[in-house]
Amino acid sequence: MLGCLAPHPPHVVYAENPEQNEPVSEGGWETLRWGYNRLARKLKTIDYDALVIFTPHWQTYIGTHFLGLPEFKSKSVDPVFPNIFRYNYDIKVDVDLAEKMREKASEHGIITKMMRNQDFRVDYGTITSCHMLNPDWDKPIVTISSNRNSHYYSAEVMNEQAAALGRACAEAIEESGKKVVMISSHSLSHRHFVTESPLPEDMSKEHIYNHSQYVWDMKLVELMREGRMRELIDILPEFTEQTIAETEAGGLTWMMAAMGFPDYGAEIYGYQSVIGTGNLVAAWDPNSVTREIVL
Ligand code: 2X7
Ligand code: FE2
Repeated sequence: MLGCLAPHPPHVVYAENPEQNEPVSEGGWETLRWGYNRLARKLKTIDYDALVIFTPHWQTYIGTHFLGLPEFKSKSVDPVFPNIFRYNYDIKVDVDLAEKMREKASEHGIITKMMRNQDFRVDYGTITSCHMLNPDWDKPIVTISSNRNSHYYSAEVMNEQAAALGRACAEAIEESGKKVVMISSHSLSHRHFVTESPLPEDMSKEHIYNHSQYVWDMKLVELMREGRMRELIDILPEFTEQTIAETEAGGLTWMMAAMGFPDYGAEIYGYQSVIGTGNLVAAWDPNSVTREIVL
């Protein structure tokens, strides 16, 4: 199982100008996009059955939900950025794998539900991360919702619950015999601009918003490079609170627990600010033969 940290500002899809997205751009955020493009090329060389993604923008308040129908087809409009993201999607789901994960999670005491509403609109986080990692959309996905543990309880409780979910998903994947790519879909630090520049892709306006948040992001990158993922997850509640990070949803903890907290270095593909938020593209390749020092 290979793991990807795949941030989902819809800006990167807007900047790529794929045929599925209605608004047209002049580009932008190349550091992030070129990193994504490189990781997407690597995934093309790997044999896998499905992408399994945990998304902060499908928020569930009672339990963890899984997409549970073979196909979802509709238009996704970003609620905050309808000017840059109106994306026509047609997504295939590995329902069998999703059901196995739900079952395992339930055995581990987690409240779960399959999403069987054909009119359900898939969130833009799932679409953005999956589009950037696999623009051909030629693999089925499993999407997992984020339960609001950080808000109900605390970042510490979130860390525990997300780790339990990760272990359950790993058991389901192992029993299925499938090879999967895990995706943790989120930015790191998350303080963002309060006004949008007239041209969103005007890169003369894009910059890091807050130095302390940037320093925190770099601390995390250092731990990832050094393969110190257990330590990183231990300090994640503090990071999350100080940088109001999107790690609050639990994605990184979920993925690291599923992967057994890697002690090898992460592949770093790119870091860039999007409306001031800190975005890192990274991957954990358990195969030491194909693992690279990218940046
Ligand atoms: O959801 C997002 C995000 N995480 C970061 C930046 C901009 C927009 O949307
Ligand atoms: Fe987000």
